[in-house]
Amino acid sequence: MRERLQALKEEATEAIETVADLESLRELKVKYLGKKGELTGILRGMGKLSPEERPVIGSLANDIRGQLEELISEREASFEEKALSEKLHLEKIDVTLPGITHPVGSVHPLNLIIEQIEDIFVGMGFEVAEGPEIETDYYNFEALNFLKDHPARDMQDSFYFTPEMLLRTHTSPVQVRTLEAKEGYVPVRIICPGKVYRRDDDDATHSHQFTQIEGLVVDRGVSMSELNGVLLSFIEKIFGEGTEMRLRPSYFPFTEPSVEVDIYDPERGWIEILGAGMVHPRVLEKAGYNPERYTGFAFGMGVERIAMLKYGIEDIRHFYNNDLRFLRQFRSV
Ligand code: 2U9
Repeated sequence: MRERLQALKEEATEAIETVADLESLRELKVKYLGKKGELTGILRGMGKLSPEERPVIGSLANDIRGQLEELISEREASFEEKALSEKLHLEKIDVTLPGITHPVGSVHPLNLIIEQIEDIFVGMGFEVAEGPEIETDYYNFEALNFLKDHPARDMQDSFYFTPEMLLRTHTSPVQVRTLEAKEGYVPVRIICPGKVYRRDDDDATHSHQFTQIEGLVVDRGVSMSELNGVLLSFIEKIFGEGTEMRLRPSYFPFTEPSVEVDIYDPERGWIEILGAGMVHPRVLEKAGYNPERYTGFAFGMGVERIAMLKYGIEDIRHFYNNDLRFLRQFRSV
């Protein structure tokens, strides 16, 4: 038995010293020292030994177990150390390498101008209101005093889902919804920016989807001269101090009287930039405001048109093509 133990020790020592990796080392540990391992196997035969021999062999077996365990731990430690140093080497970070740069985008010119316009009106006491882009015939037309046979209601001019539902053709429905929500209370001073949709063929000055900002003021004693003052302040802030403005009579179903507003450009003469008017009494009444007691004014503008005039952009499609050469020019505006 002593010889078998010695032979086992030599064989195991040789195997442990020459093993190639941590996994094989763990297999050797099981093979020699495990519960069903070879050392345990030999010790099972101890019952056949004489009582004098038993403690001697037992102690030898324990020594061998201790030595093999120690050898295995040493090898384990050396494999682990090697693995760690390899990992550290592989994961070494070269702090002198250039970093990965994430390109920074810029605010879209339309959003830039929307923000500028919002700031100007917020400065005059307006709040910003938003609403749905899919609207009912009632909010888009009926509440705004468009007669049933008005050409704007034509299927050819708007994007209808059903005879009752369509993509809004202006942001006016947001104003109607705001008036309804305020249940007859004043003052109302809002501007409504947002996307609108019309069945136009796209060209340099038309787009089937564009951006509007409309404004609405309702209170006691609101007058055309207040509309004049608000619009002139706005125009001077967007196009520069001293910009001249003129009002021309016009017609909209939702305002009476209605005007078209021009600014004077030294090179091109008078240019139309927005429409406005005193809110039609029928529109106020339908939204729950007594037109005998309250008056209001409203205005509406195409944001693309304002941006095109301000920055000399000649084709509306530039706003939607996502050409970086165009977009990058507005980084520092
Ligand atoms: C309510 C009452 C009145 C909104 C108004 C205009 C005049 C106007 C056009 C300008 C160019 C639209 O983008 S455009 O095609 N808009 O001229 N819009 S007054 O009047 C309202 C809105 C809501 C309740």
